[in-house]
Amino acid sequence: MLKVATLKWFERALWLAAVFAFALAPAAALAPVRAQEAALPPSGMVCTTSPGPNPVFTLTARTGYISLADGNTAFMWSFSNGDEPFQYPGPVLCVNEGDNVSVVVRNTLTVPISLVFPGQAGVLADGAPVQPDLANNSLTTSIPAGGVLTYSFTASRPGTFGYQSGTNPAIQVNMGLFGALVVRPALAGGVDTAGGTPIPFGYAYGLTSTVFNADTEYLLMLSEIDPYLHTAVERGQPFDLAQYKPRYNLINGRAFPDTLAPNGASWLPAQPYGALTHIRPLDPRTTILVSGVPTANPAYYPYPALQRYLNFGYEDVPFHPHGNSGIVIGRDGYVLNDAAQGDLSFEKFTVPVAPGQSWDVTFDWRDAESFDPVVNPIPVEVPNEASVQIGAWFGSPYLGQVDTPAIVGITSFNQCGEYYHIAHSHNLTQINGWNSLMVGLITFTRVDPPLPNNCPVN
Ligand SMILES: [Cu+2]
Repeated sequence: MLKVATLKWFERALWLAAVFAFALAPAAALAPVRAQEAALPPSGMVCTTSPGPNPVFTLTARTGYISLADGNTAFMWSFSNGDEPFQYPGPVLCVNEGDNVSVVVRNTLTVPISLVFPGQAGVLADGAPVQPDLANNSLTTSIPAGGVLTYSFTASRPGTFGYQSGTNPAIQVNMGLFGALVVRPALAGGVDTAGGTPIPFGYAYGLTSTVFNADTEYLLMLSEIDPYLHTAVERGQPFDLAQYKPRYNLINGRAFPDTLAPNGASWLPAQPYGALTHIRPLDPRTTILVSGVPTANPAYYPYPALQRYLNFGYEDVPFHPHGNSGIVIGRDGYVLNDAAQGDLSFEKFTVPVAPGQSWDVTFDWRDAESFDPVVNPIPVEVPNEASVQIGAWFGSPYLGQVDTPAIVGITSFNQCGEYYHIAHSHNLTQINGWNSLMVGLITFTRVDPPLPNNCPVN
């Protein structure tokens, strides 16, 4: 919760600088909307689904290239959905608790590959229990070049999981053979109309304490690229893993500022998943007084966002969203709630996502002190212009106020008086891309003013 009045002066200055400014201009994010991105919601987790209770997915291992935000490109291996073109990372498979899941893997690469499903028990390969394949350095039953194999399992418990190559994983996972598996609980969500505006909600696990706003569900897949490894694979040359050094750190296959671009952005044809969290202030009041009359509260917004973190790299990622701490409600597909010990969820300032881990974190933003430029002004002087870095989303320090003191030569892309908070890795080497500053593991949280507002509907 943001409490400006209690901050020291330099923290206030930093906070104001953040509200006024903190941003590089992602020119790409400002391009017009095209057909491809119109098909997906601009932000939020994009699920690939198949009808239950026996969903069948087809993942096709392909080669392709992705764009990195310093202007470089990288040769990749990744999974696409069926016959669709190359994408990175692989599709986000969303299933329901109890589903019998089949994943048909088609290998168009020139080497054997495989898939492991950490957290899933009793995985079968073409109907037989999976077996290690030592001849191919594979943890599980592998698929020869050009081959097809069907893995199947019962998604027995809800949570955030991944799938990834089990064959030469030190190389193949870094090359991009991975994706997310989200298992939804049997506990069904619904639509809350207590405030007049319908609010869809869901549950991360089979407990009502894991409720989240279904319009604000986010997945942050963390990964790394060592471009020397990728070039060696592309050229068919050996690579000494002792020399492995990640030069790029990505969220959902993108580096900042591409992380802010919408899902399905046409200028990132192989990297369809954005990483912007887009919320409104939490407000649990169903009614408010309008001229003394109790009235449905149009700003009613009682549920937090859900952020699902998955780390497919080899480095810890201490990920830190600014603006508020998150509440950790699950880890590695286990809800932090125990029959004997009760609610074990906890508040966390920085989420340390270790390699192979998943973390489920709820996140909200509250206008804790009702700052208003007239009634309740922020008790701090605006810093001297020379002390403020003015970014692309320079705006008023008051949420929802569009008018800002004009500064000659500054154009703001702030749309409706919203706030932008940075969210990034606290391992600052990871926010860079091969020594270029600020083209790494960074995204934003966007906080829109409460309804009714003038923000574009999305
Ligand atoms: Cu920070």
